Amino acid sequence: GHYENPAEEMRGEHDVQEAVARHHDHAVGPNQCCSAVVQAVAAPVAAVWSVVRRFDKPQAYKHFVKSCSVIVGDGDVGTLREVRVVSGLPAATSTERLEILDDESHVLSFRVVGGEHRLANYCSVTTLHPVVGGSAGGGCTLVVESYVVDVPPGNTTEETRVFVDTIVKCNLQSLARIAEGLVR
Ligand code: A9S
Repeated sequence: GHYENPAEEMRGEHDVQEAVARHHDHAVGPNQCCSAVVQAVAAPVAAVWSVVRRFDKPQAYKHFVKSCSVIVGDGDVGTLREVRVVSGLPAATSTERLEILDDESHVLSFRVVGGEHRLANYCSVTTLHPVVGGSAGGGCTLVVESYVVDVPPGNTTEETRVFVDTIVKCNLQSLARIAEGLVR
């Protein structure tokens, strides 16, 4: 972003660093892989959060999701959803549990607990951070999404990271387009 005042820039970046250290510090096992993707969005945190927080509606921005049904819960922590995946991926369904939903700090985390796919024990954390002095009217947002996942049998850590990073980047680019559309 652009800052009038270097002290403000340092404070803004420090806040993001702190939040990232706090929320994106996954325990990574020996046969697991972890990574993080960052996406800038030209919309305020509230607009981005309104899309991200809907654990019952991932298809609003995740193009690989064909449909989603809530199995148990009302959208709070512990809610289970079953996601059906579009064809063309090495996956059919994924069962996912909401682990963190923090409307104050803008943190969402979910864990994959089952399904027909190769990403066992996938767990991700998504956090939103206001960009101080962002140029879009009403503010800009930095989205940070990190994950940890088992490396599937027959794949390398690097292959797994490239595969998952690609999906997460697609999701966050789509999220940006949708949130930006909400405030235009
Ligand atoms: O849904 C997410 O936020 C992120 C990922 C990486 C989802 C991956 C996925 O749902 C597929 C897109 C179907 C790909 C799972 C759990 C397994 C896949 O193989």
